[in-house]
Amino acid sequence: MKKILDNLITLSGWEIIEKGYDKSGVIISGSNFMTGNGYLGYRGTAAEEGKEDYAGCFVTDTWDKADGKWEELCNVPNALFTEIYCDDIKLSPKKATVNEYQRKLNLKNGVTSISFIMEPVQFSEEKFASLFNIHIIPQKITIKTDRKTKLKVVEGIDADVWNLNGNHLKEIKFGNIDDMLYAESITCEKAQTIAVLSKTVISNIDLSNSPIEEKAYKYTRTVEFETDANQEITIIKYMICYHSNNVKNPLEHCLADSKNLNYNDLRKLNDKIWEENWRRYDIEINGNIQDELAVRYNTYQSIIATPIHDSLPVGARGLSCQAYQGAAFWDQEIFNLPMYLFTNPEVAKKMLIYRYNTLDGARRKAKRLGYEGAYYAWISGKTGDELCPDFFFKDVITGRPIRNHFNDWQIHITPDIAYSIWQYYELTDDYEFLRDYGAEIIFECARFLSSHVVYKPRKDRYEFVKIQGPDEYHENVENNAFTNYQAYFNFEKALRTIEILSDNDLDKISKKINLLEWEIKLFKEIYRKLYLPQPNEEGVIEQFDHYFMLEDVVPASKIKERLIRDDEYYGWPNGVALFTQSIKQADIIQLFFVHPELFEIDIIKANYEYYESRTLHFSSLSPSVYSIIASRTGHIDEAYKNFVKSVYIDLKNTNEAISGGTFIGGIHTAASGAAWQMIVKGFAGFKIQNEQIYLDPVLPEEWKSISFNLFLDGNTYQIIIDRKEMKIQFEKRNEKYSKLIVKDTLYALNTGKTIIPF
Ligand code: IFM
Repeated sequence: MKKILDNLITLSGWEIIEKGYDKSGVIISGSNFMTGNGYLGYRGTAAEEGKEDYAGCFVTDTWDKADGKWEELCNVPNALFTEIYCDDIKLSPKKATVNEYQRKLNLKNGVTSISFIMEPVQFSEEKFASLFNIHIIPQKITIKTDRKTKLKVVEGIDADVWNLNGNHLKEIKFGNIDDMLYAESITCEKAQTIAVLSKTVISNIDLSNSPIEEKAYKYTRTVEFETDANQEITIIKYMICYHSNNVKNPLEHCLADSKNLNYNDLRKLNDKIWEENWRRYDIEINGNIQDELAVRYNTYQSIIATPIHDSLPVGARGLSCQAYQGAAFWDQEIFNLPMYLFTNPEVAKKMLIYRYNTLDGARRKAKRLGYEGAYYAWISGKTGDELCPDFFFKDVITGRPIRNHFNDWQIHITPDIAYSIWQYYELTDDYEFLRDYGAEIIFECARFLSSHVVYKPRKDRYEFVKIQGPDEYHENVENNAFTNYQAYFNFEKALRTIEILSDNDLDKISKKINLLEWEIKLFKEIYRKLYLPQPNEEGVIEQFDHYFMLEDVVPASKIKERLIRDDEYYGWPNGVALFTQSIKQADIIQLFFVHPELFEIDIIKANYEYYESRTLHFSSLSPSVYSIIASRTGHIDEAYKNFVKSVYIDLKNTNEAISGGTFIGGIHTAASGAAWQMIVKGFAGFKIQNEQIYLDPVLPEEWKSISFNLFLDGNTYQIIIDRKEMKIQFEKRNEKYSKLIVKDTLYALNTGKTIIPF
């Protein structure tokens, strides 16, 4: 598989372009050039490509277990399938002259396109997942031949799709109505109906007499005609998809949407919505257009992964493939939610309501494992029941499956969700949200933690044992500092919520979840006596009990020399990292990322310096966290280095697609969300504390300026930072966020523009 996609970056700041077809890179380029809208994700493959090219259209809310093992999203039948033969020779990018092949993704409007020349034909196709109607993907193919030719178009639906864990579609029923082809399939486990419809218009050609056939899970129509030299033929196809988790009769909905479709109109509407998106989320970087493009690319991936039409999870690989089961991890709250929180809080709220809707699943998990309250799933789909299989990775040397304990020991997911609830509430003052959703989550999370924590009488303190922190290579640890602090925060906010809620509201919620007086007392007791690991004499906090006693391998990457095979799993129960201080990803540093206010900067710096050389960054979540903390601790070069590592993860394909025998490729959606945070929280030094805006900018050497928008309390703040000054502009005055602190100096913000020289 090709490692780095050459020629991928263009200088327009808005497009990624790949020149020259490379078969070995299709698994990556399919993800990189994908189009999507939060409901579905369609990989950036050509219309004629199939499962061997990793073509795929993954649709949210279609979780299904094909082989009784892993639940994952369905790859639905491909209703954009089109093969074109010119004088009986099939057109294919694979056969195109290398120089004449180009694949492009326009981030401005989510249009992904492919063009190539295969004598005598010039071929181009473009498609986009509509943001106007999320069930439709319009596709336009244009062909021009420089001589008279015989063309044959075989187009329709390809239901023989790529799956990671077995075939999800059974009972596929093909049919046609009014010249449109459709496939209705029933999923294996849950018997959901998925309908796709293919509507086609080929220039002025009447399709009604073209033969239709069903063969090898494909349902296609063959249209044959002649073209003159230089005549342009246009094939417009619309793929429409519905499933029975959304609507009662999916096919009827497809048919209803197929009326009055117009490619150009849909394109215009789509462009407009993208324009609005970019007005809200775009970050400009003046001075390095590649970095600007890379940040945009990540923001684009973040947007198309987020199901804003509903309260559904943001998958750890978005909708780019089935890896990580199309489901949410803590990535959703800690990495993806903050961009929305500060630019479009309504979306953040929807993401949190998803956690409310899945409380019962979290309660079931807690109960199953012998706890109380809500223990959120490590991998969470529609219901919130745990989707993470017991055996995730494999010992590639013995071939035996590894019992990873992500699903029962990585408890920090629960307080991480409570933390995000609080972040949203604190920023928006949305009391109704706290009353209707947030409080119940915070209480149930605290309840879970109170049923997990262990009281050590001799030390007269509470501790967490048999847990796993963010660093997944060290399982079964005690008092992972990140987890303990997050739990502490959870108890604190549970107690604070009790103070904030009106008596009546508290009474109602307490009755609903049977929250008793003694439990509240217990929360208080644990809050007072929870063990919070403190910095040692050098200012460094031990990641978990006895971590400092493990073999110290510096730099962490030296443990690679101990591998027997490159694809070995490094962690539990026998990996090369286990008995060393080499950690997979940010852990203590993750603590400063979520709680920048907890420690003095010297402590944060000491920890950054200690843990940086011991971190392998083998999770896509890690470099961004280090980048932000490096910005804050004066390590600007390292902040930039880790920024680069993070924003180019997918563009340059730097992370392994397969680890411990498991496919974990696709778009790294947490890194996508982190791009925004690295600029805004890292380089611009933005935070909110006590209703005051803090900015403390440090720009990497080659950047001249950055600009972005924040949406706080109904008001858009436009911020431009260069080396000499900072400009802040907004329309209406807010009581709440009317003070700005820049490098310890307080400024009052007034309507219009405020300029702060450095
Ligand atoms: O949530 C992460 C985890 O922290 C590291 N492994 C991959 C998961 C999904 O991104």
